[in-house]
Amino acid sequence: MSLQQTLVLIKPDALQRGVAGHIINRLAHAHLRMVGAKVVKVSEKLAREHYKSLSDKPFFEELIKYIRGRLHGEEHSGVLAIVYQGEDVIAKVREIAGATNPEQAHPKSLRGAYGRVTTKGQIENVIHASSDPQEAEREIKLWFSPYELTHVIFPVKSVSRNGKKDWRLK
Ligand code: IDP
Ligand code: MG
Repeated sequence: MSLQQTLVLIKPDALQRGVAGHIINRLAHAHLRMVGAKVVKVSEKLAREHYKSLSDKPFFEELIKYIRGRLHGEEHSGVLAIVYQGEDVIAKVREIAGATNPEQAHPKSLRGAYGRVTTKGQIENVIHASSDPQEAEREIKLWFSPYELTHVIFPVKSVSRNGKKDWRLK
């Protein structure tokens, strides 16, 4: 067992369908601690950086549109970003999320229950969850500043005269 953090993104399709509350409820039952949360309008740059390991995939451009909310109407052009902390939280949240493709996900998992594959073949799977500790650290540092979390989870450095802190680079 080890104390970990993970990044969850409740994706635009989940916000459009009004199931963000259900997703948060399910995660709450797993006794995880929420240490940061915010709604983010996802820039092109943030989307590409977040999914950079998939940039050579044929679905990459559609994925960028999807995470930016461009497939779910202007009023749903955001994601809800949450950092959870807990024992083995990375695997726990992945288990609750289910398989990447909602058609292959367990029906009681979040993706099995709320996701779909559109007739065009676009995977809409309602949630992102970091897959390992390295990915979690990279993603949390990408989406959150230290002062947006309830406590210090990675080393920080002072960056400016106003005393604001930023993540210390490895
Ligand atoms: P994960 O989200 O389960 O970790 P990844 O392989 O890291 O899955 O892919 C990231 C995201 O890219 C998926 O959640 C999904 O939105 C999208 N994606 C992955 N594979 C496909 C595909 O074959 N077609 C369309 N979209 C995909
Ligand atoms: Mg992944």
